[in-house]
Order: sequence, then C-alpha cells, then structure tokens
Amino acid sequence: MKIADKVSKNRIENQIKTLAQIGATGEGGITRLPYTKDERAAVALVKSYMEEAGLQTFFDQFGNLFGKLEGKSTEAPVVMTGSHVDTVINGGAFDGVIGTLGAIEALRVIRENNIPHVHTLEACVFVSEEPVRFRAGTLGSKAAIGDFTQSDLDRLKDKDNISLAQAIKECGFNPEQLESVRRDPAKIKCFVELHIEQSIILETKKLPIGVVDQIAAPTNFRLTLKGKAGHAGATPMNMRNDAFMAAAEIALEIERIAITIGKEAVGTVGEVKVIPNAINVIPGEVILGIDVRDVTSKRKDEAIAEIEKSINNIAARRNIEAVIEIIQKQEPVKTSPQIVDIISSTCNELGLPWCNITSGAYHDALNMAKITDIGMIFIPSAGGISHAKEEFSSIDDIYQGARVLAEVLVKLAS
Ligand code: HGY
Ligand code: MN
Ligand code: MN
Repeated sequence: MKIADKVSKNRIENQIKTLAQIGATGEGGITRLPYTKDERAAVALVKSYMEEAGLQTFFDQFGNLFGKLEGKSTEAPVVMTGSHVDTVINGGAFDGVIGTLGAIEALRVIRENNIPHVHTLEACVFVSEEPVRFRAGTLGSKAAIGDFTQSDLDRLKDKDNISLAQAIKECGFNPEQLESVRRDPAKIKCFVELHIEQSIILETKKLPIGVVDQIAAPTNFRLTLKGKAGHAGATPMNMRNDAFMAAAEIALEIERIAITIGKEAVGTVGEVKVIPNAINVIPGEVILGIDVRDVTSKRKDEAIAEIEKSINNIAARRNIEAVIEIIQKQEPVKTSPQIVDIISSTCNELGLPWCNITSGAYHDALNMAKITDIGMIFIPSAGGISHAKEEFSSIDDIYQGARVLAEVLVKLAS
C-alpha cells in the first residue's frame, strides 16, 4: 500500500477553498498580515484541521503553531514539515498554504493508516513569513532557529509604528520568552517544505514536480532620500532638490545592476513613500523599500556595493541626502543532497517526472537550513504568477505534491 494513495485530493481542495475566504479582499486576492485578526483566524482554522487529523497542537511564544504525531521513539530527532499562512497584500490562495495543508494531510494519512515511524513528525505553521508588515521575512522560523535578538523585536516596526514585540503581545504570546521559542538543533532530524514554484519553469517544461537544490536570499533595505519640498509651479528646474527624481534615477540604476550582474540576480523597489505626496509640491522626501537577491552571497554583496555607490553618486550630484538602512540580510542556501535524492527517487517511484530547480523566492526552509537538513518540493504556478490575486495552482498538481511529501516523510521518519 502506498501512503501516497491515501492522500485525499478533495479534503485538501476543500480546505484551500475555506482558508481562502479568510482575509479575502473583495478584489479577488487575500490579505492576511501577521498577528492580525485575519491571520490569527487562518491559524485557528489550520489548528482545527490539525486536531481533526489527530495531531497534538501547541503554540510557541512567538505565535508559531505546531501539530505533532508521536513516533515510536521519543528520543529520536523530529522530522519537521510545513510552511506559512500569512500573505502579501491582495496575494494568492496557494503561497504557503499548500505546504501547510499538505503537511497536515500527510501526517493525517500516516496516522490513520498506522504507518510505523520511529521519528516524531511535526507539521508547523511559521508566522510572519512575508516581509510585508515588518519589512523582514521568515520571522517565525528565524525565532525558531534562535536567530533573533530581543532588540530585533523592538527594532522591527510596521507602518503604524507598532513593533513586532507589541504585535506578538497583542496576540497573547510572550516575546520576552524568546529563548523558549528556539528549537534545539540536536532534536531536529530535517525539515521538508512543499511550496508553489512562483515562477514559470515547471509550467514551461510541463513537469509536475520541482526538486529544489538551492534557495536565493534577500538583502532588504530602506533608502531615505531628503531633498527640498517646494512649489511645483514657481520653482525653476535648475533650483530643485527633487527627492523623487533622485529616487527614480536610483530605481533605474538598481534595475540596470540587477540585469547586468548575473542571471539569478534580481532587484525590486516594491515600496515607495513620497512626502508630502501632493500634486503641486516638489517631493521633499522619498522612502524606498528595496529587495535585492541572488543565489550566491558573493554576487549579492557585489550588487549591493554597486547599488550603494550609485546611490551616493546620484545623491551627491542632485544635492540630496541619502540614508541607507539594512533591515534584513539573509544568506542563500543549498538543500541537502540526501533529501534531494529521497524526493527525486520518490517521484520516480510514483511515475512523476521532475527536474532540479532553483528557488528565487525565499522560504522558512532558508532559516531551517541553518540548523538542520532541508528539502523542498515545488509544484507548478500557472503563468509563473505569485504574490498577486492571479496566483493559481491546479488541485491535481497540489495533490501530486502532497503525495510526494507523504511518501518522503514516511521514508525520513522511518
Ligand atoms: O519574498 C519571498 O520570497 C517570500 O515569498 N516571502
Ligand atoms: Mn510569498
Ligand atoms: Mn511562501
């Protein structure tokens, strides 16, 4: 009997549909920012799915949720799997969700079919994977690997100046107990995450499964440009210190550097705040949120250095003050070759064609790689679209991904 054949396509499909209603924006997308009413409602719904699946559920003091399925040995290190249910603004219904629900479905059928396993299995929902609210991502798994200081909790703030510590407290958790959130690496065997590809390779190659071999990582920074506000009509062009025009030139420089420095390098100016943001006032100040990524630290650091040089040259020429604040710097990782082999051989056994694939997006697996072996299973994203309401993956592809995950977990936990 293959545990893959016990996975229920219908149950996963119904759970995705129900979850998608929480945080629905009315514009066709979903917004569930971390530690908000909608995100906590989504986590509560997922907790009920864990309990229906017969898992022992518990929260840590950061707000991460876990569902445990005891193994024969209480000493053996835990096999972890899972993802996130927080979203970007007006995002899709699949990013993070399929890895969360796929993990619960896998543990459910392993329990219901009494599949023997030595290692305890844990399905997890890491909070604040998306960087939208606090401008730094994968916070829940960062806390779980102990990569967080108490001062980070006060430093990271949302646009209403609410700190991460305050947001955690408002949800009834205790951010002072950061130490209790940290997992002991010796007690974890590995972490495997099922996720949508969020790019177009699998669809182009018409493959149902991608076996991730490396995960790109971001440097997120905020750039504050200070010029001089002034009258849009009465101020001659040669007398302006227009912060927005400096920002525009810098944004084009970021694009040029990302294009020229290497195939996997990407640069995005996703956040722009213009002050005072009035049609007849020359912008006195502009704040940009910038995300630069690559699959090697060396090249990413080269790109950042070149961008900083351009920022300083443009600011000097335009008599603008530029302040760069690095918010988060993460390092790219490789997945574990042993787990890559287990995932790919499982695909072969199930008759599912696959390819090795790079993840341009980052995931909680990026953090877990710092303390344990990791693997990631990708399924296709329609049109390669993600972080938008058009994000779509077919239930057939999701079902195949969950089947592979269930088989892989049984092998890893035996
Ligand atoms: O931005 C990312 O790569 C992830 O979706 N948070
Ligand atoms: Mn995402
Ligand atoms: Mn994700």
